[in-house]
Amino acid sequence: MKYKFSALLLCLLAALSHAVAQQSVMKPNIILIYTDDLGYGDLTCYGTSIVPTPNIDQLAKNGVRYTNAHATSATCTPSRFSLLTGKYAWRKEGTGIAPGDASLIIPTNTVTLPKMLLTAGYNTAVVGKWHLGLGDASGVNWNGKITPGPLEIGFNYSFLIPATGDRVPCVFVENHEVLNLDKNDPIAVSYTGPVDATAPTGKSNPELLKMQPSHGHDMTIINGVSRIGYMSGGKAALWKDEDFADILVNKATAYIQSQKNNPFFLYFSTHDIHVPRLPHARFAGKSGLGPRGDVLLQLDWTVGALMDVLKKQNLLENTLIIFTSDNGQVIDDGYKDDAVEKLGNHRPNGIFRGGKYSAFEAGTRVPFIVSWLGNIKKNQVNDALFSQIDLYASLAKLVGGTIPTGQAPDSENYLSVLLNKSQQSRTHLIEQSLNSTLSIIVGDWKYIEPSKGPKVNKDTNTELGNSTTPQLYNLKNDPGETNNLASQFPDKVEALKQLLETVKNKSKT
Ligand code: NG6
Ligand code: CA
Repeated sequence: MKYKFSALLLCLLAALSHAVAQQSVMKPNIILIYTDDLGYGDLTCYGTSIVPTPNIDQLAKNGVRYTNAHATSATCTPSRFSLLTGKYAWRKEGTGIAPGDASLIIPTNTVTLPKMLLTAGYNTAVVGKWHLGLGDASGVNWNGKITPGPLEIGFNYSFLIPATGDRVPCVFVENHEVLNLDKNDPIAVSYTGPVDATAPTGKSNPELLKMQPSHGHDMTIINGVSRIGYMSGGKAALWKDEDFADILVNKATAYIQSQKNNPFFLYFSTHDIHVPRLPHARFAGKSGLGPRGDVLLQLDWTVGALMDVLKKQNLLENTLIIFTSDNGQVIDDGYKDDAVEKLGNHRPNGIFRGGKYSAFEAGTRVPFIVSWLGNIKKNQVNDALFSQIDLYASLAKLVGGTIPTGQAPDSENYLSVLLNKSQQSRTHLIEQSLNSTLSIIVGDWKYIEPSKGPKVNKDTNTELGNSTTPQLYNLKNDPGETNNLASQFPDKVEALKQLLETVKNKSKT
């Protein structure tokens, strides 16, 4: 009798714990708003912006603002690679800033973040900047079926700016095809030399330009702006940069409407505030800071427009929204757009040193905001050390997704931080600069490995944080990384160096 009773009790307990486990798996819609080159101090809710960003601030008011969250890299392609694969980009060759004709850098057998979500019952889409390459090693056929691409690595729908706004080809790619392509006017693209020797370039005909390049960006002219790379043809398909924000919002809106009855994941990757900064007429001249400030206003409008769509569809309480940036800020990134001259008191770095490309904090420490009405408390600030690489494992935990052995090797589950149930910092976090100098943060300490890379990016006027000797900073006492303590704390340097080596070698085991 006693045995029977205990067995019954055990069964009840098992059933109960199963029910609890089931309950803790939730499948909200997930929208990841991934902005481009947005600095830590570019938003008013982060304290040092003089450009009003009310819609993004509202998102922060509705949820959590993180003060110590990082992209994995100080440039775009590696940050995006890590985000979607859960693997540090520096583990894989060929993941630096991708040219516009790069082939897909994520192998199609990778169980990516969207593929994991697909398997967990989500519909998945990417709308916006891609910059992870398209096509296979034989090259991409812009005039035919463009594959492999997002659809082959886990997205059900894709609408892309294929690389960046400043790289050819200047056309949108929807699923497997260039949008609005006239087959009688085929596209040719080259990154080695002109494809049409008679066509004017930014270099040969600067008088044709509405915005002059400051460095690079002097090749094929599209929409009055010279770009990186050469292209001809595809006239009917060419984009107008000023329409980017509207077009991306429209595509995202259509996608959200089509998926409102089942869980969806939307990777919404804005062009703003990358160069060339060409705001829509609604925003041009409105910030007083020149085009960089104007596209910041446009970015804020974009977020407001997406929120309106969610509200109209009654989805706000069933949607987890994550807002962040692929790398830190840059002022002059290749065009004379008055960003330097009109910066005034705007402090896009906040209190941090460096910027996009840099091993210093402003390279990867970026705005990070999470909101999920009804599920996450409003008006919170979370100071945990958090990496975007952990979105993969954390979201898998949230939705009950499975990560096959060997996949997402660097991603760890910090769902409790993502939902602001804890302030538990990552045990260590790796940052990657433009020239792949790696840094490691543990607690308050940051070690930057020695590097022969240049000290300053002369084009963008960014301190790159490179030094041939080790650097050690205490980020708590010296967030601006002004005081290198390496010679005072050799043991600390050694410990962090060793840990960095261990993490680097992890893939070899
Ligand atoms: C650099 C470009 C810069 C920008 C960057 C990529 C030059 C001189 N500079 O090489 O303008 O396009 O690549 O930016 O060409 S990112 O945000 O996509 O990483
Ligand atoms: Ca970027």
